Amino acid sequence: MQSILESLGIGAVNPGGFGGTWGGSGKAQVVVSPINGETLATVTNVTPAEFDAILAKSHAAFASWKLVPAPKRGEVVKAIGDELRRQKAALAELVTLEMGKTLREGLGEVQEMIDICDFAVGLSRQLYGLTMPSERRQHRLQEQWHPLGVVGVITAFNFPVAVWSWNTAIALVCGDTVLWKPSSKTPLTAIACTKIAEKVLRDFGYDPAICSLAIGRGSDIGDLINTDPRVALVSYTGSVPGGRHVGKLVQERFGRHILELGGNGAVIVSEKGDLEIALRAIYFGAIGTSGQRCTSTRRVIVHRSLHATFLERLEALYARTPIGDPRQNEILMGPLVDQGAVATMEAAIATIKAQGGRIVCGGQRLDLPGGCYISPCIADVAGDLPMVQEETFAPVLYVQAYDSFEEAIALQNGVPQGLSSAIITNDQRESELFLSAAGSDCGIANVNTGTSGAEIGGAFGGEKETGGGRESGSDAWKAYMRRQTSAINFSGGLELAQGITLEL
Ligand code: UN1
Repeated sequence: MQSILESLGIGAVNPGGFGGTWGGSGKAQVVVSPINGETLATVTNVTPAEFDAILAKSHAAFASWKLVPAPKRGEVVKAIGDELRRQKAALAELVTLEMGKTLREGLGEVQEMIDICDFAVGLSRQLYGLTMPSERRQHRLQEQWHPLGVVGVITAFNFPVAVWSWNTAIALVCGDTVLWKPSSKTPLTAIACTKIAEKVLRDFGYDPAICSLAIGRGSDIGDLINTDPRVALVSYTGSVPGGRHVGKLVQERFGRHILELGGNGAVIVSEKGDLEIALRAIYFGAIGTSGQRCTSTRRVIVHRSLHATFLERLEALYARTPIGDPRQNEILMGPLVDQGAVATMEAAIATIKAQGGRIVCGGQRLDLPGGCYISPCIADVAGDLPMVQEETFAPVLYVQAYDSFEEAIALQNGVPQGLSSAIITNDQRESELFLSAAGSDCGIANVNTGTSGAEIGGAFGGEKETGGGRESGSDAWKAYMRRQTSAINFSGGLELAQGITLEL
């Protein structure tokens, strides 16, 4: 463990602020691993005054970074990707140590970082603007995309490095600087990533404050990001109440925001689908990352004719789930992030029972060091069970039966969140309906694969209480730039638009 921390530049005590230099004289926080309760390291938070200085550096760095040609900015992102390739194993292990996901998922998370760097390098030569015909003679209309400013990136514990990279790789090629406030539960991975970016920026001779860091509580450092007009865009990943708060503060000052909030992923299992695919996709979607992805599968809407068989088969899979130290290869489910998360899951199960749901299995604490292990739970429930409307960030899976396809779609859409959804069917009419305007209302709608594991090439985000933001691939980059529309007159005279005449 020590050698991994050292190889990533993590010491016994680590300052939690970076704006070209490292510092942080605020409250000290001891970081423990949910794997076994062992101490990993100490981090000192930044004070509000230190935050102000970091933001000033990030803002100043923008003035020169925005002038670097985009393909040259892409070279920096390429080098960050190369460094991530070199450090992949160590960084993945630190992710596992700090938040408890299995090592194979930690490796997948770092791969996602590498992939978005590759995507962004290509993008650095493709920040296309449009030209359009002008209604006026000898005029041209065009759009250009310009760098926006400082991007405040506020991330959650569950993808402690990938979400930063989705935002940072794109923001950097767009000519923005990044100021990152990670979850207080995962400060070490944030320090490790910032050190990687720092090294690359220094090697190129650029201002390292282009990738800044401010570790502290959401209620102080987060709100300083939300309220400061020097932060042009706030990209927030977190809970629905958190996003409601961020959205209000940022909107109040007419800043921009990308909100990526709660999910309540459902899989519809049609009687015309492949049950083996359904079981594998749902099992991984529900227990992967111990049910702590925003794309986790939380609901199964299964055709009544398959309901009993499906439940029996899934329960058998759950019963033999290898739970334990997530660094071991045979383990499929590690701990939850902390003891509070275990208590939340237990409280949810009690509420499900009180509301009339039947607990099929799970919810038992495991007597392992650290106290963060609990068996994954399946609850067989009626369509209108109130708890189904809520996202419990833990491995609790609701199974509901449906009779008609329309009813399945109505159940799928009948929750406040709108991130991820899937259907398992071999009936083309059903899958096309599911993907049509009459189908899933989510930002992600998959066919014959699960709700999680979105690829970086697509835009990532969702509707309704998920917040509406999009990050990562496709044309999500447009949110990180400002659009400028120009009319250019080469006629030698002045013709007004909309046919207005001017006699002088
Ligand atoms: C998240 O849970 O916040 O689609 C992100 C997935 C991952 C990202 C999840 N690629 O499951």
